[in-house]
Amino acid sequence: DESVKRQGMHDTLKELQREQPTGTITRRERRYPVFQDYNGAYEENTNCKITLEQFRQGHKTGNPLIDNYGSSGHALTPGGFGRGVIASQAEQSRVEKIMKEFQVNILVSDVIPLNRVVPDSRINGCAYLRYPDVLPNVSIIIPFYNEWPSVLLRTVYSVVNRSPRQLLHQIILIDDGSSLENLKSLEDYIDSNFPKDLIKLVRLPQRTGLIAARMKGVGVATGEVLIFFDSHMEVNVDWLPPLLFEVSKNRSTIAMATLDYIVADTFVYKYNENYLTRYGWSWNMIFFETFFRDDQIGAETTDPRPGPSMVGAAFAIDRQYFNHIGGYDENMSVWGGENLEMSWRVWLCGGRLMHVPCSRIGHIARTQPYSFPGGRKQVTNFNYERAIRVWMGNYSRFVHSIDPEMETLDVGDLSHREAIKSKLQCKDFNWYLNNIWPELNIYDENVQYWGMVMNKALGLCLDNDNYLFQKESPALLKRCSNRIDLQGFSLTHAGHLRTTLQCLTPLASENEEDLQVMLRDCLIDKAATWNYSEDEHLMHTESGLCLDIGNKGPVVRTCDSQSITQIWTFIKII
Ligand code: UD2
Ligand code: MN
Repeated sequence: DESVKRQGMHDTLKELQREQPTGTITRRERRYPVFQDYNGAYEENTNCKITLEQFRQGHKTGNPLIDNYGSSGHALTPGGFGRGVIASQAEQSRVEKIMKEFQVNILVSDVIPLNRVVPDSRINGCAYLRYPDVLPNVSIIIPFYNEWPSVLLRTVYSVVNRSPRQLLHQIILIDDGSSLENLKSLEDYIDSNFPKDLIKLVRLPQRTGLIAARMKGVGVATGEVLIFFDSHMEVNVDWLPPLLFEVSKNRSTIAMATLDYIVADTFVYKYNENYLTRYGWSWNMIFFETFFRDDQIGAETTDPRPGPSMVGAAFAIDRQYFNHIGGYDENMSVWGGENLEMSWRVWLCGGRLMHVPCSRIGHIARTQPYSFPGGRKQVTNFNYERAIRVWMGNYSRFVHSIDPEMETLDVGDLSHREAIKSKLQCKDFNWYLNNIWPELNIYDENVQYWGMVMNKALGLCLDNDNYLFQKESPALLKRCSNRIDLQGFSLTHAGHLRTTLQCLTPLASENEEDLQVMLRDCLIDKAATWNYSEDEHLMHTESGLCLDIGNKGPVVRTCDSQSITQIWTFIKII
């Protein structure tokens, strides 16, 4: 098994040598193969108290500023070309401890070169696009709190190595009051390893949270465009020009990179080759990935596409425009919510939010390894509520119905944020819901009926099983809970029976006679239509069958006006 793997590696190496640029293949057109996890132990350097001096000696392979694609030795280095490193059996218990403390395998990080190469994750077509040489330059702002040095520095190296020098104005590192001992010599490391003035390190005396820390970064930034990063990312091939180009075309655009995944315990660099996603959110303030609607995809798959909301990092925004639309709400604490607030604000105040398929950045997805003063839910609810009160208007009724505690939270003074809204004459939230995120159900607008849908025979209600995503899932029957996000359904004027994001649609199932009733995305899939009669039957108009109860849940069957199991009542929630 081991020798098969090694043989595989040798083959790959040969393959790579064959791929070296020649007169006919330009560098941009090279595509690195995707590697399997590298199953080597990392005996070489497992001291978790590794110092920056040790880094310098052990990990500086080649000159990162000259060698854009890493030195040729990388194919055999741990983690080279985005491969992962898997701990040996002997190391397992140590790794578990480390993961508990850091949520990231710093042992693995420490043996992977700081300037490793990652596979080109871009979709077909990106490699052939050319961007103007003259683009606005950028300040990259990276707040960090107790980030492990090799993780932080790999972020920095990847940016330096893979960004055109004339576009990279500066990298601003904001230490948000870290206590980690081995971050103390970061200044020295930066001084002796990077060009003077390229990297600015600001140390905050106390932890202020990532939102305030970013704003400190903005305060010292002098580039034309700002890009915010997390401190554990690795950029992909040619990631920067596509973002800057999108901003340069329209200065009120937020240009979002497409995120890849660096797995926290092996550092394998993973990505979706076959599809792109955007980000949605629902009334219970859950944020998720979802697919694009057909009408949002441009003529080319590589074309930027609009999105209803953003993740918090890896986006570019014109610095003047950032300030013009009110920066961030600095009173938000620690983590969370600033991404939604900015998404709403930019759309409502005349800007736009675009996904840029050809700019890709890997991010280590991990649980937050740090504390949230007062608790995570308190912190995020506070932040959300500040955004909700300023932007959502009456639509906050849905959020507050789901989490009543939010409504009475003391979120402090909002006058500064309100002032932005009136100064920029921003639109009402209704516009955002109807035009930018129509997937999200407005339960009580333009509908015939809405509420919980209770079955008369069982006294149970239709339930979406907290199901938010695209692929089909069966509708369920559960104890009525008054939870809008789980059991709110609207019968629209178009006849769709909608829950938060899906529509009820009967589908033939393989081994059952009944047509099972599924939930499917309303705007991406074709939604079924229903007719609600005076005798409280819900008839599927296409088949003429009525909503009923089957063995496993709701089904449709031949309508029977006598059948009590076919009687459904809309019950008011709010
Ligand atoms: C996601 C976003 C992040 C931010 C957050 C919500 C991505 C890839 N990540 O977070 O950018 O929008 O959602 O707020 O889109 N940090 C500090 N001080 C703190 C806490 C964190 O400086 O008190 C730093 C931290 O070291 C990291 C960055 O802020 O570099 C983001 O934190 P995270 O990585 O824990 O958050 P993540 O990825 O869950
Ligand atoms: Mn992060």
